[in-house]
Amino acid sequence: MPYKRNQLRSMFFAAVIGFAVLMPGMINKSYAATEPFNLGWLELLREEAVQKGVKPGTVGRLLPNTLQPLESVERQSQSQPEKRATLEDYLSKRVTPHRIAKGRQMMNDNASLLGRMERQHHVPPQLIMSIWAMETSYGSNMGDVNVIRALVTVARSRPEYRREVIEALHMIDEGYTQIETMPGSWAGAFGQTQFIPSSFRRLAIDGDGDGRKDIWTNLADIFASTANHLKLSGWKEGEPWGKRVILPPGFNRDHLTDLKKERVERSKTLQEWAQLGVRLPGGGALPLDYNKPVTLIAPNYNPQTDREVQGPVYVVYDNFWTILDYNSSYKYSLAVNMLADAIGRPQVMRQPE
Ligand SMILES: [Ca+2]
Repeated sequence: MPYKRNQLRSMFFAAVIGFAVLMPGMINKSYAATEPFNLGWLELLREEAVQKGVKPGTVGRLLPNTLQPLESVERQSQSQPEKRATLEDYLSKRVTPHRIAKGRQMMNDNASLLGRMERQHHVPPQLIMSIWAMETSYGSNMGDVNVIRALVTVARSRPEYRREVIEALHMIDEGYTQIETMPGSWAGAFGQTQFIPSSFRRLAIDGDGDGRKDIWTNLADIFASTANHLKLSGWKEGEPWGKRVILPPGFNRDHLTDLKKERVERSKTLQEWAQLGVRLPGGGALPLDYNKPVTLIAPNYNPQTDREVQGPVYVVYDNFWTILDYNSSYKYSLAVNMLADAIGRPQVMRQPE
């Protein structure tokens, strides 16, 4: 399951710094999995929800004093696959021959619907297939926890999640009761392409014209909402996302972008990177196929602990960063883009029959 959107690292650190200034006692709180909610904290959350326009009856019913934290959520939030796994391990479990074959089949089965989405939203079908595969294995695994309880449990240690709880309650007032009745991920994401409540309310759309946004069971709504999310996050049709590169000996590792907030100051044009000795694997010249500033990332490398740059290095373009709106992990974005490429290019990636 993804570590959704809440982990945009720069935003997270900005929030941590903000809290460090404002209320030093509240930084990085962690809780024993079975520790009950503090009733005063729950009361403040209820008050905030009512203040922000949620019906008091909804608030009282969904956030009662008897609400219990979800043990599994507290455990999972402290153990992210995006953080732990090497890029190679992460990709090997996600960009698989099975997922590629299934993506092609799904793309074929839904060709006319996806064609309409592509014309309307300018997002390629293979990218929608890839997000669908990454999030729920094409709808086969939407998670197994109660979304509201999951959100409240996460909000206890991450104050920015209070907003998601309140957006979820708004969804119930709007009649989207699936958020209560359908299970979701430990991070409070739901539906076949795993939106969190704020994304659902802002970015999900009605794809089949029945007036409802059903991202749990309706493929037109699922594809349209995912395409709309990607488009409004800035996906640029026809642009590449980036490519693998190699660095010359002695390359200054301060050129690598570790945190998203470093991106702008560390970006250079492909021509400038080429002049600094960045080349294609195998030594070929870096193709100058993009004219905006681009960034170098090394997902296995931790500048705080590693003396040398570890693992593969990529030069990444704007479309790479767009996917981080969906899930803020670099590894996630690489996997989504590589899987989409593989689904969309049968001649290169053809699997044995
Ligand atoms: Ca609909």
